[in-house]
Amino acid sequence: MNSQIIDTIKKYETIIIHRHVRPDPDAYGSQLGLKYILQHNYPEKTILAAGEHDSTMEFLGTQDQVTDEDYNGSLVIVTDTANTERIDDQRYLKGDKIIKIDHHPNDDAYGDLLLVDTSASSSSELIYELFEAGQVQENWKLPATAARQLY
Ligand SMILES: [Mn+2]
Repeated sequence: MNSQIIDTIKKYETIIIHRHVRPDPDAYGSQLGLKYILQHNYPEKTILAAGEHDSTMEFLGTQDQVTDEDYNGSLVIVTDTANTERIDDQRYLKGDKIIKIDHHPNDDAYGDLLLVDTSASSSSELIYELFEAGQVQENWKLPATAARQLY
């Protein structure tokens, strides 16, 4: 599945990353860790983090202003969110394709591609494994900004 996700990422110019409402550090870490990995390895792409900023997560970072137009022809990746009701910003539906990356039980199997592993400690661990696959397949590098988020 990692390889299919990487191939899909390569095809899209705009990638919008969502996570769950009332975010915790794994929601922010997996979302922003993936954002920084993709920005570093695909500087020509537009990579955006969606959702409402939570001030208790200030130490990790914040999200981007995402417009309705940004979703046109975009790839949406949702991290750490088991069910669609909890996705922060329901405009995720406006994406051309949706990928779910999560470590919670897959009771709501939404999305076109699903990477769900309940044996993973966190969604951030799954993003790190995606990075490792990208390192082998596409020579991805891990910037320190992303490593900090995933840690
Ligand atoms: Mn979480």
